[in-house]
Amino acid sequence: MKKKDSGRKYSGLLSCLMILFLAAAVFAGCGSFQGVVPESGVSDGMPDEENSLIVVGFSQLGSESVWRTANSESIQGALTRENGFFLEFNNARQKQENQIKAIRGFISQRVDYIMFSPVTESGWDTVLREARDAGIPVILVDRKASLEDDSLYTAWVGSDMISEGEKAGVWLEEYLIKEGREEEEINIVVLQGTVGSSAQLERTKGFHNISKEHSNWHILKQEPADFTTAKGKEVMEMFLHNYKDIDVVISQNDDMTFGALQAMEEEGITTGVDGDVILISFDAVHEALELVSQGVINVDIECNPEQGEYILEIIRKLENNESVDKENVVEEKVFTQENVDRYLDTRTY
Ligand code: GZL
Repeated sequence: MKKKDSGRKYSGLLSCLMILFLAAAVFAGCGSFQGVVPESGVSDGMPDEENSLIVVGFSQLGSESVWRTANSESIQGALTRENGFFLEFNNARQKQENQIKAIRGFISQRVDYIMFSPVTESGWDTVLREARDAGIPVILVDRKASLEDDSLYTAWVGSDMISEGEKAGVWLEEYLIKEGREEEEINIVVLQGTVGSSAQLERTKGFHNISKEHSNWHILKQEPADFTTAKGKEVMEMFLHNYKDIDVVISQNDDMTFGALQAMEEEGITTGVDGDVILISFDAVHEALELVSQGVINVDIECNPEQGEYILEIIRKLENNESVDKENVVEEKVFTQENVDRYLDTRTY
């Protein structure tokens, strides 16, 4: 008991001496600390560890899909304070003007890095020149920007979406052969993602690289449905109203697929392994993979949103003045009823 009392008295005396010393130092003009030193002994200005954080401004294009949410969570989970980052996250709600405004805000705050996922490929040169003039490196996430000068960004992390489109076409080739339908006239409709986004442009191009080899494949219509479930339902309803003999529905993300399924179910149209319509989807989020397992979606082409660790490694290299790859492509699979159950329980999104 005595030891504790003497201890308490000892720490009180020490605090008094510290305050007297600091007061003397300030009056003598020797002290340079900011503000009054509280009992904890740390200045109430920005403690050193705060100043050492790497500040990253991130303009995420929106929250339109399950995939986008997983992408945001992956990045927020990697660029943490524990890992030495202060992440300023901005949701642009799928509007380019909001992204440009956010990037200009990051520039005026003089962040250490700017990251963004371009909602569409064009219209970024001016604001990225402003970032370069401010000496702030730019990292593109997920989608690409079409730029006059590629030096306007330091690195890009994302998917090879042309390959994703080609995977869908190759799968359809193989499936039709397996079903003995390779000579049949095949009518196809496509629910496209946001017009002008690299996901929409490249998945479309990739599938066309395969479909152009098949004169019996007829793409009746490709219609944007903005990667959302609501728009996917609306566009599928239009397809069903205008075309009475659809053999294949290609949906450029799972959220639009969910909407298309609602529209087809309302018309009594079945899809998948034993269905009226072959259904091809992209992203491979958990809810969609369950539908692959049930045979409702024939194939789901993965688009991997787990990009946070890739970005963390790139920034750490840049901080150490190490060179980084300009293009950083994430790993991806193709899921069908034959392989999906092996992965379902291990998926993180
Ligand atoms: C693809 C990504 C797309 C997803 C959609 O890399 O940009 O945007 O496929 C998301 O789910 O909306």
